[in-house]
Amino acid sequence: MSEKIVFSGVQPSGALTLGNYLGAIRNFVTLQYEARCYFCVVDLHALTVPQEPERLRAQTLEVARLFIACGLDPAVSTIFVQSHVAAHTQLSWLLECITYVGELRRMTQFKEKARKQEVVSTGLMTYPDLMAADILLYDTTHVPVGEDQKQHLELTRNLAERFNNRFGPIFVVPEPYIAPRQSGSRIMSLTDPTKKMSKSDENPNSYILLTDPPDVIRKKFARAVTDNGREVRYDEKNKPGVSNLMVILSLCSGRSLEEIARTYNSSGYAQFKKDTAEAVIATLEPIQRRYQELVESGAIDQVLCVGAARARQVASAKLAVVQDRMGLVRAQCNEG
Ligand code: ATP
Ligand code: LTN
Repeated sequence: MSEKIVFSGVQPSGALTLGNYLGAIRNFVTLQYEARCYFCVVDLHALTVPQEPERLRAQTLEVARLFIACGLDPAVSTIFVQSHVAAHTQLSWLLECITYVGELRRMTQFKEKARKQEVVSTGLMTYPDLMAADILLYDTTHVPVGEDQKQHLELTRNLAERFNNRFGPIFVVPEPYIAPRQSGSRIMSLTDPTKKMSKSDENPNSYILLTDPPDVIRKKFARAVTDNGREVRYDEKNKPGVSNLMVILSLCSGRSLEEIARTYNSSGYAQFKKDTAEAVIATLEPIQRRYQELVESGAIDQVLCVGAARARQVASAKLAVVQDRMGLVRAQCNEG
């Protein structure tokens, strides 16, 4: 069997949320011992909507540190920043040239994000091509993401197949790796449980940040939207708020949804919310401790340097093959 290769990216568009952790990063940690893994802070993707330069720089380093604080091991996984490997933007352009405008316009994330912007950048529209480039450069076989990224992955697969049909079998067609909802692939907003928890939400009570202090976490859960009933039972459709809290409590405590329903059923929501907050605090405590150590040690620069060098080697070799197949002339310089 051929080697399992994993690639995933996280935008430094804000501090990471519990949704990012439970839906994506937690799974990266397990996967790194089963596959060759690349984990990328996709700063160029964050630029598709306006960013304040100094904040973007700080958040990029923050996400990289949080990767490690959450358990990614730079000795095992390749951890790097997207803009440090030029092949990503180079391949993105080549893929844009085989992508149809209609395909990009159809993307739900594009439509949702475009609606929120006064003016829409071209980058927001070609975002999925850059994501496809990220993935295809590394012969990725599996892409662990939250449910919201399913459509982008389908486009990536279509582009890989289209390229292979036109130019020969160059790209591996990657498989999405999306856990079931009950395993955290779509953690919902605490203030509107019909929307996903998102770090770019304007209401900070809607999300839990991995760096939120215990008291803030307690307050946010105490205010979390549930419903008028008293029953703690898993029912995404009729009880989205309660179901979301059940998933969070289950993933942070190791208790099953059935056991949670049995324990809190008919007791009202107050104790259930309190226990959920405490389970989240306990899960985040070691992450926050390691994060602080990383800030103090300043070790992140070296990790990212080594990661980029490793990634560059693989990515530039793949890019050269693609350029060649598409008919670009290789630069042949005889110096002297
Ligand atoms: P933004 O809110 O700024 O659009 P985001 O958090 O949705 O950002 P990323 O930071 O790039 O986007 O997401 C990183 C990973 O976290 C992706 O795999 C994404 O699917 C996953 N993810 C994001 N939000 C959630 C969520 N609420 N539940 C589960 N997984 C999520
Ligand atoms: N679009 C993704 C982030 C992302 C990504 C990737 C995920 C960029 N490149 C490659 C997996 C593989 C998002 O979560 N918003």
